[in-house]
Amino acid sequence: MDYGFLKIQQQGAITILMISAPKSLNALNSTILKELEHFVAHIDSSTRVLIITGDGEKSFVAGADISEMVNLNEQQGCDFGKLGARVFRAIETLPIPVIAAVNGFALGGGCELAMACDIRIASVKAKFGQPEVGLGIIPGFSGTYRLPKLIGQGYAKEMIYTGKVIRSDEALRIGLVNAIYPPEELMPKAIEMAQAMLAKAPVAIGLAKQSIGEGYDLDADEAIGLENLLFGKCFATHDQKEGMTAFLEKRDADFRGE
Ligand code: CO8
Repeated sequence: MDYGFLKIQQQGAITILMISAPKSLNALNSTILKELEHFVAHIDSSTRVLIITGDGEKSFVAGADISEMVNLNEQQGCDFGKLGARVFRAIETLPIPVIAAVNGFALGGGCELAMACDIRIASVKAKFGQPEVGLGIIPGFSGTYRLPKLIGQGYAKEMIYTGKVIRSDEALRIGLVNAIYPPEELMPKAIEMAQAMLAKAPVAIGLAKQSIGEGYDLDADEAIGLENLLFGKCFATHDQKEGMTAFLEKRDADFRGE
């Protein structure tokens, strides 16, 4: 599939996916969402870390495309929300780490996209918000679900009910992002983090992601049971034997991802 709105760059096992709709500050229309859906479903098997960012210096993603939503009826609104939610869930459940490098506005669907990623780092220029109630809608790409999980209900409700837009330092303070950097350092820092992950055992990272992602919504006994199952699976891998043998032999491990 040729992508009209996605720019993809491969750097070894790191893939950088840039959302590119400059005329609308990278707002997500249904074509972009379908391109994203296709990209995620067909992601190159050599990719071990995915970094998502926005094209240009101003915006990560300025939300869902308001011009496409303005005349939707109830059923169409529901369908559009389902499409976005499905795509973001597919990103969230990829078996590899996904880092959002938030380079500018992350509003509405843009904040929701960032939240579907495993880790968010941001430019000091980034701004975050769920301004939907100012448009007469609620966050519809799973923001009412993920924002309270990430930052707690109290502040999530304040952000969603007031539609306030917060700066990157506030996003850092409330734990919405892990770190903030000057704009020119954002992508190098994202790549540095990705490289730290590449040095580790890929299957173990995937299983840790599964344990965190699936365990979070389970009760304690089920979550701990799931972790135990996945922990056991590690011992069926080459990389567990290699990682532990390398430690005991005082050398670097040579992980194979199996
Ligand atoms: N949709 C469509 N076009 C947009 C969007 C958007 N979300 N954001 C910006 N644009 C367009 C502008 O209309 C403008 O177009 P034009 O040049 O043709 O006039 C262009 O991008 C540049 O924008 P501005 O001139 O407004 O740039 P500013 O620097 O003045 O302002 C802002 C930047 C603050 C980001 C401003 O553009 C803005 O407030 N944008 C809207 C942000 C917003 O409300 N986002 C939430 C959208 S709703 C949403 O995401 C819901 C997700 C769930 C959907 C569920 C489906 C049912």
